[in-house]
Amino acid sequence: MKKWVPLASGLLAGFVAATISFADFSSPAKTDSASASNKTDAEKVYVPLGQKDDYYLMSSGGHSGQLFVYGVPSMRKIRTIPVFSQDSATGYGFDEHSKKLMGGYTWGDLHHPALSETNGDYDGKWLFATDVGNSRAAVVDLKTFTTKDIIKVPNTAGPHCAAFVTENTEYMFLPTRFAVPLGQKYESLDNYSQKYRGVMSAVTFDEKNVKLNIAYQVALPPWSYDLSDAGKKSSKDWAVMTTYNTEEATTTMEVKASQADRDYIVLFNWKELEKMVKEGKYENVGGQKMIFPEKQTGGIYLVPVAKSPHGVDVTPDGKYFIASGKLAPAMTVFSFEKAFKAIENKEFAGNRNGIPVLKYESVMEREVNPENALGPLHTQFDDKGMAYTTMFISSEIVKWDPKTGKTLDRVPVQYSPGHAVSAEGDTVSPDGKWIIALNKLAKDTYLSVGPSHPESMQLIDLSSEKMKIVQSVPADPEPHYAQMIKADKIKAIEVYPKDKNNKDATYSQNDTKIVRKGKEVHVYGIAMRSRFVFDAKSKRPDVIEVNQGDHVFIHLTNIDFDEDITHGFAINDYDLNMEVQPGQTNTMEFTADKAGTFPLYCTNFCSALHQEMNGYFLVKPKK
Ligand code: CUK
Ligand code: CUA
Repeated sequence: MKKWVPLASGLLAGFVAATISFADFSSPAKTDSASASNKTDAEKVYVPLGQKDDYYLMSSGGHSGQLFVYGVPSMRKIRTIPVFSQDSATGYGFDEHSKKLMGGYTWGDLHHPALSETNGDYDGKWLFATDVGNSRAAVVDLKTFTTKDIIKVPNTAGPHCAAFVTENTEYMFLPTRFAVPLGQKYESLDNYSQKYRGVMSAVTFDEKNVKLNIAYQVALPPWSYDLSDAGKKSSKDWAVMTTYNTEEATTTMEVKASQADRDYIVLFNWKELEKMVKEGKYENVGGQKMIFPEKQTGGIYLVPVAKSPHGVDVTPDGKYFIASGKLAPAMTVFSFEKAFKAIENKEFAGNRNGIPVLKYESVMEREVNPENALGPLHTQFDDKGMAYTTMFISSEIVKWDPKTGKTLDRVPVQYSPGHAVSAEGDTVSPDGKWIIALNKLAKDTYLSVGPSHPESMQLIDLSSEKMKIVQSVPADPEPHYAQMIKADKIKAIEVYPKDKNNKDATYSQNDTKIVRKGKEVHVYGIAMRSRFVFDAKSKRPDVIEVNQGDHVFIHLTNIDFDEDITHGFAINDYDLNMEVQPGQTNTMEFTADKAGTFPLYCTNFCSALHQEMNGYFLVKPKK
């Protein structure tokens, strides 16, 4: 229904709605200064028909397992990319390729998207994401906005903070949120401190073969690892991760994991770890190269930080990392340079689990404590190096100067922001211009839809000294983090090119065929406006007939090499649907266990004769 309905009603309704809200904002009847500035706000976010947004916003879909793509400044949602969860709209998780990618799981919890980087800037090629729900990592191709590879990460239970990539996408690091025994074997919680580990994985991306690989893992202490960031410029060989539950509590975490005054930031040098692996300084654990930091020392240090920190962000110049303690009112600015000196001079305050602890005073640059600000979580940056930190409890964004600690501005948001994302705000060269508060609660902001309300995203204009909210949109769960990239960096293709090496592909009607090998039936068919052809030589080329119990493969190629002409393929009552985008070949595999007559049809509105694009799937009963 994609084409027709939006044109006839959806788009029109949307357009009318946009016009009405625009008219409301700019109503000439209101002449007070508030409405005048509202008009400016509306104009700032209004992208007229025919024009396009300046930025793509790649937003985490949380426990929907998906990734949402928005345009900025319009805040219009453009696309849902299924990554870790099934999606019947695109057939993701139904066709063979994506079913295999999903590895037998049906859902995921996608927290942190990470765009690939070259020299510390987004290059617009790939997007990585991790799944806290079922411990996986994925890569999305930004030429097609589709998921290309997913790997399962062993010895890890919930790679939360990741992915964050190093300056040239050499690695993304995936620390675990929950400590588990190696191999995730059964082990009594009484042995937690001895047997459980908080494993971090170093994942590489093989761009040529579009494959994610685990290069090595590190068996860190059994703590929970939270947000993390890679160094930049002078700190580019380093990365930082926050920890909590260094108390190693095994029950009633909300009380016991917050007892100690300090937790740690793990500061590690990935070049050193890489060297250890090259020199064979690891143990083989279930096929993984595992570094045990208490045995192979060097490269990993702990920095004490206010208890239960959540976010840690590296400044664009790579000189500082800023930690935010969700239970503390302060942000702490640490200096990489000081940390390097402290390491050189061995300014240690003992060790934890064999990992040296650096002296807090040796690394800390300043503590920043904006008046009455509570629950700092995550920090983003603008083009002038200014920091913007979300305050979860006091529901605001605070703008401040990391070099002086001075608070510059604050804006209330609705409500309880988790992350915020500014334009290219975690690269070496942020754009400024916009920051979006990703709020956990909307409460009374939108029309009520029952007891559970949507989350919200609020667009804040950074073009003047004072921050100003100019747009507020409801969001599906759950905007954990997002990244905002300049639109012209993305080079999406319009059709899939012909692939001569793809044995499942059929590019002409005359080559269509149905091949039987015993109980296996392979259909090599095409979809085009406005018909299916499964066997051109057959009396009814759009009919597939099999015997009950046959194992059926339907290889379908969309031979409309035309912009936006996508076909769908569903078999009524067989619980199957997939999509073939222009030029694409997809395979559906299933056992025809139900005898009967089942209409098959195109699910994606493709032409004026879309409604005629159908046929029959006939299953002869067993005698
Ligand atoms: S976490 Cu900090 S608020 Cu998954 Cu990035 Cu959600
Ligand atoms: Cu509808 Cu093809």
